[in-house]
Amino acid sequence: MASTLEALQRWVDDVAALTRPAHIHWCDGSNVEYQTLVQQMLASGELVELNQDTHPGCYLHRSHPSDVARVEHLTFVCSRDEQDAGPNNHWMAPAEAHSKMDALFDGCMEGRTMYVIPYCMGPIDSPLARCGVEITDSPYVVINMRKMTRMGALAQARIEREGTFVKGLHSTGELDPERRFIMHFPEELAIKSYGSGYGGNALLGKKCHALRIASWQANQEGWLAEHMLIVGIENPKGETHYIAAAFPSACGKTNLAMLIPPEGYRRDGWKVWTVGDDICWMRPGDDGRLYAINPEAGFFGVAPGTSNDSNPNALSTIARDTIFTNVAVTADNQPWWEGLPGTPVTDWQGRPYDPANGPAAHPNSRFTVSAKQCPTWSPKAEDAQGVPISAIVFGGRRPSLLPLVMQANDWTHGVLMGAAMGSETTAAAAGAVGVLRRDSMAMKPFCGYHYGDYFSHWLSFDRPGAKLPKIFHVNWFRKGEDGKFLWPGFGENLRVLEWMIGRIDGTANGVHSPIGTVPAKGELRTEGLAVSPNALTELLDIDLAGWQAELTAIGQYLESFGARLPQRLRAEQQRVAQALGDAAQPSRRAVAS
Ligand code: OXD
Ligand code: MN
Repeated sequence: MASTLEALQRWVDDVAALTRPAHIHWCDGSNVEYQTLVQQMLASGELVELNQDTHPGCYLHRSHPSDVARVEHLTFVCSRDEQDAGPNNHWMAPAEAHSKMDALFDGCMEGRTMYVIPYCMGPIDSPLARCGVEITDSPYVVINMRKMTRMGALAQARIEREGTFVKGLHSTGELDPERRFIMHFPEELAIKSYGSGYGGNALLGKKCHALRIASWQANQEGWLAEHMLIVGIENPKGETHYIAAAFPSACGKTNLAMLIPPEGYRRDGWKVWTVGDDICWMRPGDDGRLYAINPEAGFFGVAPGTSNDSNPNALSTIARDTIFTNVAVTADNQPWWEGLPGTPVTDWQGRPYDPANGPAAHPNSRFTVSAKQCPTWSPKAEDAQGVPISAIVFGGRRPSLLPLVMQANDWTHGVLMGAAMGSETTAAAAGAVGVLRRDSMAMKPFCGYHYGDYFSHWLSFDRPGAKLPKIFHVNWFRKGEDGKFLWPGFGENLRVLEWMIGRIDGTANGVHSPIGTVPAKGELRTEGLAVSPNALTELLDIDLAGWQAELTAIGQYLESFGARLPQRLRAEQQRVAQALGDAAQPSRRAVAS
C-alpha cells in the first residue's frame, strides 16, 4: 500500500483498474526523481536540451501544434444543478460527464507509467492552503507540477493527516481535439482532464483546482479564490503595502508582480516584492483585513514580450532551471521569442525559422520556473498566515474610454467595477485574439459557479468589522488616435500604484467623478516620465457620453445573469448611470433638486 489514507489508496486503485498502466509511480518530489524524469524525457525526445552554458538546467518542450492554449469551449463545470454553473460556464450533467470521460480513460495508460502526484496549493503549513492529488500519464506534467506546487512527500503527509484532497485525473490521450475535455465536478472536489498536455488544461493544481474548484469551495466557506497577482510595494519609510490585481490572461500580471521601479523611485528607496503572479486566495483575518496567500510555488509565464526592457526580473528568474514550452531557439541553442535580441533559427514547431510561417515562438509559449529563483521573491510569500491586502486592482486591455486609473467609492462600487471588467482576448485561450469581451474580475474562464452568486459572494465581505481593501481599476492599454499606447506601462506603473497608496494613506486627494475618483492634476508623479502633458490629460479624461453607453452595456451584461444577479449590484449600476446622466446634463439635476 502506497498511502495510509484509505480513500486515496482506493481512488488510485480504481483509476489504475480503469486506465490499466504498466507501472504506477508515487511522486516524492525529490530532486533525484525530477532529474530521472528529465533524463527519460531527453531520451524520448519529449524534452530538448538547451544551451547548458548560457541556460543551465533549461529544457525545451514542443507540444502538439493543436495543443497550445486553454480550450474554454471544451471546459465544463458539472454541478448537480445546471443553474449552479451559471451562464458563464459550459455545463454537463455529472453522470453524463463521468461516463463520457471514463470511456476515454478506459485503458488509456496501457504500456505507460501512471504518476500519482500529491501536491499542496499554498505554503505547506498554511491553514489557507489546500491539497490535491493529480494522477497523470505525462512526465511533462510531473516536472511542471514540481515547479508550480509544493509536491511530493510533505503534501502526501498533510493529505493523510487531513483526510481530504481534490482528485484530479489527467491523461494526454491521443491529443485529438475531438477527444479533449476538461471537466470539473465541484461537489465531488474532482477534475477529469483528457486529451491535452497544455499547462492550463493539464497542470490540474493551477486553473482547475486553485481557481474553478477553489472558487466553489471559497463561496461555501467564506473566502475568495481569485485570478490575481500579489505584489508588495515598499516605500522609502520601509512600509510595505500588498496589492492584489486581477487582469485577464496575458495582460501583464507577471510584469506588474515583478516590476522594477523607475530610476527616481529606486534612488528614493522604493522596493517591489513579488508574492504571486497569477492566483490569490484571500480570507478575512481576526482584525477584519483580508489576508492572502499565493497557492502556487512557481510561474507559468508567457514568454513573448518578456525582455530586459519589460521584465528584467523575469529574465533573470528564467536564466536557469526552467522548462520552456513552444519557444524558438537560436543558432547556439538558446531559447528565443519575439522581444528578445538575437535571431531565431528554429521555430516553436522545430522547423527552420521562416517569417512566412508566423512568429518564431508561439504567442502563448511559456516558461515554467520555481518562484524562489525570482530576485524580488518576497520572504512573506512563504508566510503561513498570508499578507494583508491594502488594495484590490481590476484592469483589462481597453484601447479607449477606461482611464489610466480610477478608485471605487466603496466596496459595492468596486464590485461593480470588477464585474464590469472588459478586455481584448489574447492568445492564452484558443480562439480569436483582440476581441473585446466582458471578463468579470478576470474570472470568466475560471469561476467555477454562477457569476450572479459570485457577485453576491464578493458583496458579502462588506460587513460590520470588516477593514476591506480599497478597490481601483486601471487601464495600461489605452491608445491615442495614432493607434499607439498612451502609457509606457511596465516599471512606470509604479507611479499609479504610488497614487493608490496615497489614497489609502490619505495623502492623495484625487478628484471625484461619476465613475470614481481619479488623480487630481499634479498628483501622479511625472518626474522622469516620458509622457506628454496632452497624453496624460487624455489618459485621465472621462468621456461622459462614452461612459453612458458603457453603463448601458454593463447593465445589459449584468442582466444576462438573470434572477441570481444581486439587487445591490443592479442598484449600483443604476446609481452610476444616474450620476453620469446628471453630470452630462447639469441643468436636469438643477431642475430635479
Ligand atoms: C494562465 C492563464 O496560464 O491565465 O495563467 O491562461
Ligand atoms: Mn492566469
